[in-house]
Amino acid sequence: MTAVEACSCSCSAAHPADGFRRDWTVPEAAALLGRPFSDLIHEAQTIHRQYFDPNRVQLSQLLSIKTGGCPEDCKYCPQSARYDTELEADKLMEIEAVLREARAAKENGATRFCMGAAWRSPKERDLDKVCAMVEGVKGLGLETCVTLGMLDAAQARRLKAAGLDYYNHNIDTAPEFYGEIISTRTFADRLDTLGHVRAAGLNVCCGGIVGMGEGREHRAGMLIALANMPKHPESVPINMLVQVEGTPLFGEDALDPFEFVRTIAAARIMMPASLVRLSAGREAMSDELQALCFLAGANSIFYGEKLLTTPNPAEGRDARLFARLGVEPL
Ligand code: SAM
Ligand code: DTB
Ligand code: SF4
Repeated sequence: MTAVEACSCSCSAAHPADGFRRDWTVPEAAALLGRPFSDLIHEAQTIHRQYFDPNRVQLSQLLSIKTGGCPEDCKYCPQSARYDTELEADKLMEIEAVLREARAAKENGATRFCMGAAWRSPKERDLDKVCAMVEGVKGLGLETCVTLGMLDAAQARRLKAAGLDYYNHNIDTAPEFYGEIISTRTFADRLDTLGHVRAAGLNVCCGGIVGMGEGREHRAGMLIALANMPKHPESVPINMLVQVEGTPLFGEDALDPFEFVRTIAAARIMMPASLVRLSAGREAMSDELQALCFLAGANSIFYGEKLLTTPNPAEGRDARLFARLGVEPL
């Protein structure tokens, strides 16, 4: 899409060079989220079809390469050392063990392998090992993604040089709600890391979590923080909070599932050409709810029976769902 083409959404604002607007306001995004459900889904699906085959969904597989014992205080996270979640902390995995998991993921049909570490930021010695993992996984013909916490500019460049394709670093929620969820790093810290990732030439995977007790205006705030970035993240994971006993957010009121679908639809409309990932929370979702998410423009999932530390639908359940919906892996 070029600057001279009409906007892909129903706005009337001016557009930068790639044709996508980056001047969303919270009231506009909140109004989008609050549109009559059928209108919202219709617009999202219409835009989805301009950029993607609606019957294809990309499969990413996660692996926790360093589990638990994290010094940060993210209230949703079972891996924080501050909460008693009965999760056993583990040290950084050996390279060969990671490659075994990556080979299995490829055989299962995943095209992207995402390695996550429960760090505030990586130490240099650990980064040497992660770079070797990236090279190895890339060598298997998989796309590579890592999520290691905050990075400085040199660390982002090292990962790029190792062959990394994507860096995942979520903003998690709206800047206005952020302080309710995390105190040990700021929203601005996250944007700094995302800037280093972009400057190194890496693709950005950045999204957030809903169902943390936020209001619709906060979901709007999260989406505009993503859609108003200088360049849209190539991947946008939308996670439904997985409530883990022992974390401060355990027992939070469940979000209306339609509100989750609305968030996916608004993400699709606001970031038309990005992969929108129906991320954490699928294990607790019905097949019908997931189908609604695909209809709303989600075209990526985490595949495989485990996310980082919590369960995800088994491959067989996803295969049956795809067959029933006529969906094929991207
Ligand atoms: N430690 C690194 C960091 O926080 O940047 C990387 C790993 S961290 C587990 C990656 C992301 O997983 C978080 O930013 C958050 O969005 C998501 N996440 C963690 N726990 C979650 C939960 N219980 N439910 C939904 N999403 C979760
Ligand atoms: C993302 O947005 N979601 C993934 C991935 N990026 C790293 C993590 C979900 C974690 C869910 C809780 C767990 O399994 O520990
Ligand atoms: Fe640590 Fe990441 Fe969990 Fe926060 S989300 S506690 S930084 S592992």
